[in-house]
Amino acid sequence: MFDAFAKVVSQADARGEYLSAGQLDALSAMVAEGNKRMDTVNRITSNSSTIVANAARALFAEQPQLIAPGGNAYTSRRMAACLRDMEIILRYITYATFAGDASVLDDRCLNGLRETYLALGTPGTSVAIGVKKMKEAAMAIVNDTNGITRGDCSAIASEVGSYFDKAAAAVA
Ligand code: PEB
Repeated sequence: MFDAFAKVVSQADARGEYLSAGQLDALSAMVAEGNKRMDTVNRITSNSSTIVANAARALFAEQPQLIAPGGNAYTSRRMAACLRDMEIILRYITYATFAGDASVLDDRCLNGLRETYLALGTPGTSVAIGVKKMKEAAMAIVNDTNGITRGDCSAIASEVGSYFDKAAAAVA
């Protein structure tokens, strides 16, 4: 598991090189923009229950067969497992956002997840749609300019978006 700093150090060390000016500039920009990252993590974290619940509701409205008898989210046990899975994925996305690196998401959440869903008979494509719905909700919250100092949040927004895309692609 890496954060953006450890990742750069590890890559430089693998080549036996000093950190390059480009790497130092990128990390220095990351520090300078750090408040945007913390605010983003904080906003997603404090709205996580709403993000998960609304995304699940939208998923089931679109794919009602999931909650019909015999469906993959039918019975309270499976419904609970489904909401929990979405929560886990969102939680790892907040970790990746905080670390500025996807490796924690990859290693601890997405690695083998497609195979797990295959083995369980859970439709990964439906999970991917749930993740996309969480992305829409999270991006709206991240990009909400109400009550904050206005600034350019496009870089952090697209980074967060890329973690959702990565999670969706890993299970679809
Ligand atoms: C992954 N999910 C399930 C299981 C595991 C995961 C390991 C089997 C064990 C269990 O039931 O608890 N666990 C989860 C995860 C990590 C982890 C992401 C990462 C670290 O450790 N059902 C649907 C939807 C979807 C869904 C499409 C969006 O209809 C999910 C939610 N996951 C779902 C369901 C089960 C499950 C298990 C329903 C239970 C399957 C079953 O027992 O039939």
